[in-house]
Amino acid sequence: MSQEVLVKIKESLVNLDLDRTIDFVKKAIEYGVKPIDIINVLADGMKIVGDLYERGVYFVADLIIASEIFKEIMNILEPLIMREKEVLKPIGRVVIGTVEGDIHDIGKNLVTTMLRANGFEVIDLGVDVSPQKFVDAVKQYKPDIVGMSALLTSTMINMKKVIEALEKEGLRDKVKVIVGGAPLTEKFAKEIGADAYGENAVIAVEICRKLVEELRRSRY
Ligand code: B12
Repeated sequence: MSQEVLVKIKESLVNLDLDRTIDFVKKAIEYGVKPIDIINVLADGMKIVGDLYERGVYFVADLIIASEIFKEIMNILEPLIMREKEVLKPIGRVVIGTVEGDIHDIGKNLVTTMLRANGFEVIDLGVDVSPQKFVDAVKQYKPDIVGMSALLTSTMINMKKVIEALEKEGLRDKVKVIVGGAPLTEKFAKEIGADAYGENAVIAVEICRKLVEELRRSRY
């Protein structure tokens, strides 16, 4: 039953039907489906929407509708995710943003939610964030980790500019850098000098835990 409702959620999102998506999400919650499983099918649905756009079936306006639906559903799921975890002392501090030239933020927001739900303090710089803004935020907030997101092949390279800016300011050794976004790979992350690549929001949490441990070990 819950498998069936997950398929319906994906279909409704791909069909850009907000009301039906909300109805099926509410049903899934009633059936006891975990929020993360709902998020995963929504993410699969977004990929299909992207493919339809690439094939000329959908237009930018359709991408906007799909992202609005995703955000509406996150408004429903976020309180459930946060309720699952009782957090006392932050595990670590993360400054996160979508790099310059890029306004995709659904994935970044998801990573932010999952990190917060798992005890991280996250400062979200938003979208289209310049290297200077990342540098200023590192100076101001002294985070353990800098997280960067990019969804466009044309903006991925701006992650390298942020890392170079951190190096120039003598800040690179003080933070760990994690990058993510659909067009990225582990290889790309290594090439630009990041410490880690996170394929999705769940993996990102595990990696950030390890990065904070590494950082603490190197500090003492
Ligand atoms: C929704 C969407 C939009 C929305 C974005 C709304 C928003 N607020 O984010 C709008 C309509 C604004 C948009 C605009 C554009 N888009 Co768009 N968009 C998409 C779409 C369909 C879905 C992206 C998404 O939200 N996925 C769901 C989330 C959950 O997945 P995710 O972002 O990958 O994030 C996960 C992981 O990657 C990872 N992750 C992400 N960030 C981070 C960060 C860290 C630190 C870590 C560890 C992990 C991590 O974890 C996340 C959760 O698991 C994609 C298709 C696709 N296949 O990606 C196209 C896509 C990215 N867009 C594309 C294009 C071309 C554009 C436009 C140029 C279109 C245009 N002509 O105007 C503009 C660019 C605007 C700009 N300057 O940024 C292309 C990019 C092609 C390319 N090679 O670069 C894609 C791939 C569509 C396609 N198949 O052609 N888009």
